[in-house]
Amino acid sequence: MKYQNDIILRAARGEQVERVPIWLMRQAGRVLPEYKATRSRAKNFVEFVKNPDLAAEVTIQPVDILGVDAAIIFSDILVIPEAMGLPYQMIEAKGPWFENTLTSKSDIDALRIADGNDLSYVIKAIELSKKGLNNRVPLIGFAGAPWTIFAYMVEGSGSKTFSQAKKFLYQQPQLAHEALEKITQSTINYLKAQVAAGADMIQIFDSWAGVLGQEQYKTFSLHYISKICNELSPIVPVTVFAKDAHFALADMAVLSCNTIGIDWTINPQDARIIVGHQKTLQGNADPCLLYAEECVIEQEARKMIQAFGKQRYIANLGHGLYPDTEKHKVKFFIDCIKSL
Ligand code: 1CP
Repeated sequence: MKYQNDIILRAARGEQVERVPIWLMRQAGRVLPEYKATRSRAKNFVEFVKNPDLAAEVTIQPVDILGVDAAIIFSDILVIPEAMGLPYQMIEAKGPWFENTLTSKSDIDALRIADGNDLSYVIKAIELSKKGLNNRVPLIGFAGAPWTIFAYMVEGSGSKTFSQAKKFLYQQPQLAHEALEKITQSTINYLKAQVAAGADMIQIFDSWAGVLGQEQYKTFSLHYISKICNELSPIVPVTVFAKDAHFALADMAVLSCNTIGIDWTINPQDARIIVGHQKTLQGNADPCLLYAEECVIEQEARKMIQAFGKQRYIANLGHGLYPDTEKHKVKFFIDCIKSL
């Protein structure tokens, strides 16, 4: 066996596991004092992400400190817009901000199709993380889904509704498809470079799936996610996590991916019926559960495992950890899952 612990890869491939594997979205960051200490050594978030030594350090921290079954490379989904020609800043307590956004055909024509060379700092961070992990657990690579990336590139910042991005879909659908195609090609190049550098599995984050209706979601998001799955799943296990996309589960069930991530609004048994038995499910605890007393956390962890079952399942939250979660509660939740 290549890894001391490869339970997450076995669960993703649908092989037998002796216990449920667990990792947490946003485990690399936010809740660990150790993360904050490393972060303070960089000038700002973008510089932090671009520093492979620091990025590798915080990638490994949750494996050492929390005991998760996989590391996820510390980076951000917004490195793709930057590599394509739209740089971003991360404004403290506010979130991402783009000086230039996509509005017209000339903006989209000017976008470059990125590849691994444009993101050599992430590739380097993956190589360093693999060295530091020393085959203890697998490393997860990731990228945003094309729709979510497009949404930030049009909107220029976070948004509750992403109404500017949706306006673009209604007013200039052909142009939106041209942009989505360029983002998709860049993402495929980028993810293949992550795998070549050592990423053992890949997750696609469609954080803003839930602002689209079912038909638009198929046309403007799943169509492109499917292209990424077709290129990547022959080489590594692929997970698709689409936040608030319960309406799309049946369509996601036919993607060529191994795992589907679900949020806490979806009932595990319903998800299993819709998705069938050919895929692994991942999720879906409410991140707010980790504010509860330990006895409640334990009870809910138990219920979650009973509902999903032990096989073809990877325990996780239904979205990223919130920054004010206490580290000992996070550790307690992970230990509960591992002991059940
Ligand atoms: O101060 C800080 O440390 C900033 C917080 C932070 C962190 C820790 C941001 C800003 N990004 C990250 C790292 C990050 N981002 C990871 C690291 C690996 C991990 O531990 O999971 C990952 C996977 C992401 C992915 C990401 N970035 C997503 C998809 C997942 C999700 O949460 O839905 C999204 C939407 C982003 C954009 C982003 N980056 C950061 C913020 C605050 C946001 C969201 C902005 C918004 O509300 O629109």
